[in-house]
Amino acid sequence: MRSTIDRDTLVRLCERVEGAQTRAYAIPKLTNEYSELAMADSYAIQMALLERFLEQGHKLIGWKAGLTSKAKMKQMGVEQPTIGFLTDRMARPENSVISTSDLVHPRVECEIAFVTKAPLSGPDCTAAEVMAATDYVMPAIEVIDSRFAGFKFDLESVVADNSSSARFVGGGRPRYANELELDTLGVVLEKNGEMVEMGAGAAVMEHPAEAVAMLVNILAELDRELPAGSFVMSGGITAAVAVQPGDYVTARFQELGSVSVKFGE
Ligand code: OOG
Ligand code: MG
Repeated sequence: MRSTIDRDTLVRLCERVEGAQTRAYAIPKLTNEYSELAMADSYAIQMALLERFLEQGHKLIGWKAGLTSKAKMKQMGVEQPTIGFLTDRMARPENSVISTSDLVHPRVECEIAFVTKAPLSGPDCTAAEVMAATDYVMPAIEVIDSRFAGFKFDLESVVADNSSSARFVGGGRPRYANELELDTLGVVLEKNGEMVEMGAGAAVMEHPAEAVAMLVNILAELDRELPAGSFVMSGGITAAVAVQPGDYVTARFQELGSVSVKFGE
C-alpha cells in the first residue's frame, strides 16, 4: 500500500487522532475535511500513530482484526474488514474495573483471540497456516471506543483511528486451537446478568482463523510480518454493546470459559 498523503497532512491527522485517543474527546471523522483520504493514507496514519506510541514507551503486543462479522459490518455500515495494533497500555486484567472517564463512548465485543508460536507472513497467508502457527486460543472481551462523534465513521476514518482499539481483556481457559471446532464454538454476551448478544465463531469470516490470515495479508501490504508470540483478536462475533459506569459484562464461551469485566467512572 502506497500512501500519497503529504508529510504535513500525515503528521497533522496523526496528532489529531492521538489527541482524541489520549484525552478522550470526540472529533469529526477525518474524511469530513480530507474527502480524498484513501485506505493507504489511513494505514499510514495508523502506522505513524504506532511509531509515536512506541517512542513514548508503549509496547506492541499484537494486532486485531475488525469488522470481520456481518453483525459488526451491519452495525457500523461498512463492508470491509480492517486491522489495528494492540499495545501493553490497552491490556486490562480479567475481572478488573475499567475506567470510562478516559474513554469517549465505549462498547464491548466478544472475540476469539489467538496466541502465535511461529511467525506468519503474507501476502498469501491461509487459515491453515494460521492454525499451524497458533500456540493456543483464548476468549477475549474487546472494549472499542471510536474517537469519532456519534460512533459514526467510514473505513478511511476508522482505520486512521486504529480501528477503534481502546482496551482488551483476555482470560477464560486457553486451549489448543486444533482440539476445538472454532466455527461452531458458541458465545453468549451478558450485560448486568442479562443476555444481550449471542453467536458462534463462524460469524467471523466462516472461521476466525480466516480473519487472522486476512490480518497477516494486510500486514504484508504494510511491509510487516506477524512475529511469534503475538496476541491477535479475530474480531467481534456479534454486534458491539454500549457500556457505562456501573455495568458489568461477561462473555461466556463454549469450551473456553468466560471473561468478565466491570466499568467504573
Ligand atoms: C471498528 C472496530 C471493530 C471488531 O471486532 O469488529 C472491531 C468499530 O466498530 O468501531 O474491533
Ligand atoms: Mg474488535
